[in-house]
Amino acid sequence: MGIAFPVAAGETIVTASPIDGDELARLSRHSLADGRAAIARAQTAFRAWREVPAPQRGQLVRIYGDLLRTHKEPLARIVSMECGKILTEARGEVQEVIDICEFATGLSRQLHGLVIATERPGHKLLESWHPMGVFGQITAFNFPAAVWAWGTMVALVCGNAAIWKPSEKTPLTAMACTLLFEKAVAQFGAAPDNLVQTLIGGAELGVLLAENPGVPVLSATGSTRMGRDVAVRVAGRFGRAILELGGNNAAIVAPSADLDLALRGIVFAAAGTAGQRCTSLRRLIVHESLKDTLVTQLKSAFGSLTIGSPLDEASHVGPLIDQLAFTAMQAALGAARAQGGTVWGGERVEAPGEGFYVRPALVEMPAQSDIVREETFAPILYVLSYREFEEAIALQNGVPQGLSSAIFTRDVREAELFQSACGSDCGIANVNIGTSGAEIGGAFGGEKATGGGRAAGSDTWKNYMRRATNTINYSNDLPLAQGVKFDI
Ligand code: UN1
Repeated sequence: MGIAFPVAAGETIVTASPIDGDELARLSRHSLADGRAAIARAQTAFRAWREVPAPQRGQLVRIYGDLLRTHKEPLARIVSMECGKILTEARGEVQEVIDICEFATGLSRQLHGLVIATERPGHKLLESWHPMGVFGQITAFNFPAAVWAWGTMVALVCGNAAIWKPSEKTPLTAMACTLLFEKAVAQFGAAPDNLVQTLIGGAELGVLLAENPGVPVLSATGSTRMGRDVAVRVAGRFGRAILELGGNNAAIVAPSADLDLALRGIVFAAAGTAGQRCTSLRRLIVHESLKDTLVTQLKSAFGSLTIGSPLDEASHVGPLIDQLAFTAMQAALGAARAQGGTVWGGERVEAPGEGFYVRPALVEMPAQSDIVREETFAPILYVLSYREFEEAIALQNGVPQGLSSAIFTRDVREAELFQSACGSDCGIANVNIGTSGAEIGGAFGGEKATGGGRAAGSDTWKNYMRRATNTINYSNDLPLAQGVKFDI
C-alpha cells in the first residue's frame, strides 16, 4: 500500500530537531522516477476510487479520524519534536486534522449539484460535480499535518487520489500521518492501493508535481516566492493551483477596544508558534491615544513569556525552525533599525543544545516602511499608530499580502466597516480575536500575494472537483436555445 518509505541509502535527507539541533532521522529521497511512478499509480487508484459512492469514501476518512483520536498524543509529540511548536499547539494541530476528518465525513453526504431553470420546454438543465483525478499537495514545515489534511481529506471524499510532498524539514510527521492512513485503509478494506502516497524529497519533486499534467489540481502552501514559481508552472499546462502563501497580518486596536482582551489576543497571535504561522500577527495598528499604554503592556507580556523546549508544558514559545530563520529575523531587525525603528527584544535566548530560541520582538516604526511590508517568518511585531480610522484601514491593506486581519473595537460601526467591502482586503477578517488560530469550518486562505486559494471548510470542496453542465431533452422536439431556427 502506498510508496514504501525509502531506507537510508544514496542521497539522504538528514533531519534535525529545532529543539536542540540533534539529528532525528536520515532518509533517502524519492527520485524523480519514483515521483513519476507515483503519479501513474495514483491515476490507477483514482479510476477505482471515483466509482466508490461518496458516503462510503467518507467512511474511510471517518476511520482515519478515529485512529487519530487514539494516536493524538504520540503524533503531537512528533509534530512538536520536528517543527518545534509547543505541545498544546501540537495537540491543537492534530485536533485540526481530526476536525477536518469529521467535516469531510459529513461532507461526503452533502456533495451536491444544481437543477437550474431551463428556457426550453421538455428540457432539464443540471450542474453536476465530478472528481478531478490526482490531487497533489506541497506543504510547509510549520503546519506539518493539518494543512495536508485540510486538502487531502476533502479531496478524498470528493473522489480523488492524493500525492503529498511535505516539507523536507518535517518528513517524520508526514510519514506518521501516511502510515496511520494506511492503517485506516486496511480497516476500511474497500479502497484501491496507492490512494494516498507521500514523496520525501526537495523542491525537484514539487516541480514535478507542478509540471505534470497527470496532476490536474495542485495545492501549495509556503512562501510567495515558491508560490509564484508553482503558479507559473501549473498555469503553463492549464492545471488548477490552490495557493496559500505568505501573510503579513495586522490587528487594528481602536480607542474603544477592551485592552485586556486585546493584549491576550495580540500576544498569542504574535508570539504563538514563535511567529511561524502564516496567520501570525506581524503588524499592530494602534490608535495614537493607546499606543504608549499598549506598548508598555506588550513589553511586559513579551518579557514574561517562558521561552524553552516545546516539550516542556510550561513553555509559551519554542524555537525557530533553524539557523536560517534566526539569521533572517536578525536581518529584518537590522533593516527595521535602519528604517527608523526602535527594537525591543528579538535577542537569542540561551537553551541547552543548538536550538535557536528568541525573545519575541516588538518594533515601534515611524511608518509602514519596506521591511514592515515584507513577511519575516519569526516573532517580530511592528507597531504603527493611526489617528483617523480610514488611515488604519489604509495601513492594514497597504501591504502586498492579504491573508488574515483583525480589529479590536467595541464600536459596531468600526467593526462592520472593517468587515465590509470597504474594509479589510484579507481572506480572514476577525473582530475582537487575533489573526491566527482559525477553525476548520470556514474557508482558509487570502488574496493578493497570499495567492487566492482557499482550503478547509465552507465550499472549498469545489476546488477538488470539476463542474459539468448537463442539458437533457425529454421532449419530442429539438428547440434551440436563444430561439435560433435551423430547419433541415
Ligand atoms: C499556516 O500557518 O499555514 O489559523 C496555517 C491558523 C491555523 C492554521 C495556520 N489554524 O493559525
